[in-house]
Amino acid sequence: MLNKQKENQLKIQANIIRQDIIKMITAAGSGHPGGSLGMTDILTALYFGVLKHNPKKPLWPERDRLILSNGHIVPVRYAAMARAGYFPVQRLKTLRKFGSPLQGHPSLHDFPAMECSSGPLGQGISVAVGMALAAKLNKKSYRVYCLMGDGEINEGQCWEAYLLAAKYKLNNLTVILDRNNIQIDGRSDEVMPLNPLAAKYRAFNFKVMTVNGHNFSEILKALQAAGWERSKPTVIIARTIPGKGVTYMENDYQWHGNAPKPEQAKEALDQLNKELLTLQHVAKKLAK
Ligand SMILES: Cc1ncc(C[n+]2csc(CCOP(=O)(O)OP(=O)(O)O)c2C)c(N)n1
Repeated sequence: MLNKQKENQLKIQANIIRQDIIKMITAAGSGHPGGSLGMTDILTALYFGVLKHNPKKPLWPERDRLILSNGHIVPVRYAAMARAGYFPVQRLKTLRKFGSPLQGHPSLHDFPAMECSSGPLGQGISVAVGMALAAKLNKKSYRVYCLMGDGEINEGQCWEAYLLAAKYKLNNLTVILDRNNIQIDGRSDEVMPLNPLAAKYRAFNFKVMTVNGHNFSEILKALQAAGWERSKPTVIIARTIPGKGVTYMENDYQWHGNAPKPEQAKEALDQLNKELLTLQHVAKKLAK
């Protein structure tokens, strides 16, 4: 399904988005690099391989809906959208600036293509369930994707929304859970144990798939399989590495919500650029 050339293109795209994230958050002096870098491959797969969308018509009525319930990782969504053609890449520099559409958390008022404002954990999934139910009632064929964090699901509201999703057999809803094992102030399972997580979702009548959140082939297969489900909502538990791509940030919860200093950003960009050169070299070989 995914040939080597396409996979390498996605890796290149993800690398560029990771570089954008580092630059944006460093320029803003605040933001959330850990989850943003960890979910980059998922957002890349969605925007460059899966979503039914039109960057030139962001509010096209038939578009798939993407709700970022873990709204704090929005830098990755802004970067993916800019690279997909929604707005000029230079605008990424305005992250968190007064008057910019690119607020620190998604703001529908400032940027309607966000689908819903989010940031208060647990609320986005409730909106996503409502949108999926509305699609069914209106006999619309678009899918609703909802991204969530593993710390986020400590919120009881999430589980109330899941109950409703199963009750109405919302097979048009795909939840993608960022299972990165960190949250704001520690390891997720020390703050609040979640395991056995897949069994919990199964008990809530979800179709459950677990993937390596950095393997495009696994991600794309699972997203496609979600589309075949006829009677249940789907959750894809994506095992990810927070801070992925920047060694000193990886798996360290201190990078949940801290901006790198300029010299740290340089180190991060040097590492990502090295990886980019290798990927470009592979691209040339594959093109022969
Ligand atoms: C209702 C609510 N409570 C607290 C917060 C503050 N907060 C923002 S992110 C976060 C941790 C979320 O953890 P997780 O979903 O695992 O995100 P990750 O660290 O993986 O990015 C918290 C507690 C919030 N945004 N909303």
